[in-house]
Amino acid sequence: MALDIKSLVPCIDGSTITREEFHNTYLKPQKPVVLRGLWKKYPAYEKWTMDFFKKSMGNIEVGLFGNRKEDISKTLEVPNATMRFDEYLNLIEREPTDLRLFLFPVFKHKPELLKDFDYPEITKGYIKIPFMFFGPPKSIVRMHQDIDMSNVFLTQFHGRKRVVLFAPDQSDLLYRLPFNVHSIVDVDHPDYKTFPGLKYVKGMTTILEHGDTLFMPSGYWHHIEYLEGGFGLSVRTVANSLNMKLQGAWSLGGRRLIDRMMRNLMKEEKWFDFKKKVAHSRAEKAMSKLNRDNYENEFRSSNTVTT
Ligand SMILES: O=C(O)CCC(=O)C(=O)O
Repeated sequence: MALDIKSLVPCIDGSTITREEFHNTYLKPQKPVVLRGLWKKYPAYEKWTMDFFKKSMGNIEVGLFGNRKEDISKTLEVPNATMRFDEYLNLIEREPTDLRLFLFPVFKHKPELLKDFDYPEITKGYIKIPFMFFGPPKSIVRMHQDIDMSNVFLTQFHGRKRVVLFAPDQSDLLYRLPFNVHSIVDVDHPDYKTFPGLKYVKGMTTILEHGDTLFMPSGYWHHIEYLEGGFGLSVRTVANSLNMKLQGAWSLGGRRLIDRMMRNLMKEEKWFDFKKKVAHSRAEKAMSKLNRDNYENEFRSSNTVTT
């Protein structure tokens, strides 16, 4: 049985949406949306190609991350490999590999790129943090929430990407690891026996193409598959709700620190086992609550019919 991720993320014309419309319809209610053509008016839209990056900054050394099984409980901090940027771009054009260039601070290396665009009107007034992401065909970004719980505007420049989203209120049913922003489930191969909570989750899917910007509200879970080798830019703006701001600060500071400390204090495997146990116990509680709520609703509606 496949996961319930068939519903599509709504997709609208991003070139005409006003700031007010975006704010009222998507930002304030925290609803994901694909804004098609939001970046079309900027030079970057046509200029930023694989060849452009190879020629303009191919000689820099970049740190790459793979999907090693043993890393599942860690946030990505230390790269698994390094390579010249142009060699890496040739590699991801040529063949699948699991090496991704993650949270790449491209403007630190080449500040002139900032002249190739202006931040879209809908993000004006917020502090913006831009990063680029490059990945090879078939590579997977395992399911996670962003550690700072920011609102994310993810624009695709080259290649297509499939993105699966889940709202933050489904964290427990997605077996979120405590002291971490990762889930231990595999969205594409759901194991309902080990993770029965997956029977209750409801996600959304979209495929991003050149010029599509996906708005991912704070705390949204995302699982990404690169359908082709390609790259995108994410612009992050601070969460609007106080709750998400606090969660972001706690994740960046306390939660990460405790996780690192415990990994050093305990045997790494033991700490990971403990975290998995907590994730399973939270999922059990979330399922019991849903079953109780469903039972009460059914009871109430059958009573309404008979009285
Ligand atoms: O596009 C990617 O490779 C990852 C994007 C992502 O996870 C993010 O923007 O938070």
